[in-house]
Amino acid sequence: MVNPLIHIHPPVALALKNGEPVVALESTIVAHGMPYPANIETVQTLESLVWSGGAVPATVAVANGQIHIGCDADMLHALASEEGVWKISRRDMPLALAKGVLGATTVSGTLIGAAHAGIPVFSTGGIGGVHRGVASTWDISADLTELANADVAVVSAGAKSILDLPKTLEVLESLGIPVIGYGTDEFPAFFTRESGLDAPHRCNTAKEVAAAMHAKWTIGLEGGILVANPIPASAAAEPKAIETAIESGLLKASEQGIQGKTLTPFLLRFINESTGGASLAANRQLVESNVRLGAEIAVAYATLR
Ligand code: PSU
Ligand code: MN
Repeated sequence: MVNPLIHIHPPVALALKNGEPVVALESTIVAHGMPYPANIETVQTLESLVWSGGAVPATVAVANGQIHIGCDADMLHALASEEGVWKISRRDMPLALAKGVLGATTVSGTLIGAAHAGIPVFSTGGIGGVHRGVASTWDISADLTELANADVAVVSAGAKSILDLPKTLEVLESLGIPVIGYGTDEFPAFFTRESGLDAPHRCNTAKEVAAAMHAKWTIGLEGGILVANPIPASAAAEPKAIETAIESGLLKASEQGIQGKTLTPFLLRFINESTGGASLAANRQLVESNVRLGAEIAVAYATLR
């Protein structure tokens, strides 16, 4: 499967050819989700965690008219530090490729790359979903529809409570996306282990998750799976402080007319600043935990295939 618009980084290509485990990582978290230099430190740590988990990391991004499946050190650095890096979801992908810009892929953009390359596992922090205020804004992340298309299991810490979590779970159900609480009966809310909402399903081991992936795709049910892995208890944030920060962030965003693709990055920055960096520290720990689990799932799935 050679597509001229896809560039597979050599170590990733080798692993895929040999049927060895690979874990995809997104780049929007680097370019738009965290400040410099925490972002570059984080992605370097994530890549080394994948390696030490027995898999090969493939950070997905767009540059020079190609989707890159795996980035070299220079490209990671450019994504983390340059101004004007595009934020690419499905609707932006054609233009980003045609114009040859440097772009970071969201969960939806990363899923497109991972699915093309045949990478069945992707670890991130949090997915996009149905935004609070959806009745007036109609803001529903393209992450949800892409999860319905791409044969990839996404490991996330649930979804951030900048979103409307009950509505997000409803849309996931409508789209037929299995949502698995990892070691929990509750759907986790990113910074906190609890949301008060039931996770539709539960698995306690990577092997059980791999078995669900195998069953889904063997029976021809296309599309992804969401693995909701709660933030490690030692890193979890104080829910009240986070909720206060989210509410003032949402208010500020609506006062300033911030909407569309700039809303999520705005809220992430606002919450980080108003919690004095506490949310960033928690964010780093939860994404590290998701990457460790992603590597375990990729290893378990590789033995089933
Ligand atoms: N949620 C987070 N951190 C993030 C994102 C979401 O807690 O970094 C990023 C991801 O790349 C996700 C994107 O795919 O934001 C969703 O953007 P939007 O809400 O504009 O669809
Ligand atoms: Mn949106």
